[in-house]
Amino acid sequence: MTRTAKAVRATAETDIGLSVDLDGTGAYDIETGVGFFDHMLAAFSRHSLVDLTVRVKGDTEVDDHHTVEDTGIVLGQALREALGDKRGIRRFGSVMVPLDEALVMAAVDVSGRGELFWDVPIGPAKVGTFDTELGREFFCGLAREAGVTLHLRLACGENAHHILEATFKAAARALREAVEADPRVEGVPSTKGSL
Ligand SMILES: [Mn+2]
Repeated sequence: MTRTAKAVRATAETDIGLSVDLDGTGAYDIETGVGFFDHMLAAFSRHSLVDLTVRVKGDTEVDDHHTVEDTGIVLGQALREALGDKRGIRRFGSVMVPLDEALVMAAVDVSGRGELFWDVPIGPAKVGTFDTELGREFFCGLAREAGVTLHLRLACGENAHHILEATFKAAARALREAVEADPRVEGVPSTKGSL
């Protein structure tokens, strides 16, 4: 059984094509038109081991908001489709990821109830030309559309580049664990019988 999916979405603001392979090696090919966001998605792929191809034509002449938010939405849709009926997965994943002075906690439950719980106080600042508050927008769309409960929490940190990068890495590493096959699990890991 392959756990792959492709998703496309076109609006007046963005045109997105994306593919994922949950059982990949962290190979990526990413062009969103937003340099720092490409850097974050590359880290996400590498540390989730989800192979990721992303092409985005967004209205970056406005700003990066629609490009980042909509990519989160489409990535979430692809992850949900690739997860299928969620048989045999670990379901939960959690991790603490340091990047120099920054330390971020992430916890994932592939619950079927998509919601982000974000406590990464980073404020409206910029990394290069990237608005740091777009981190939350990305993960909000991703969690909602993927149907995963996602907690992201900053324990400490100063540098905005470090904080955001540690957040993407932590989310990736927790997601990797949660969607991985657990050979001891038979069927869907829920007493309800479905997720
Ligand atoms: Mn970096």
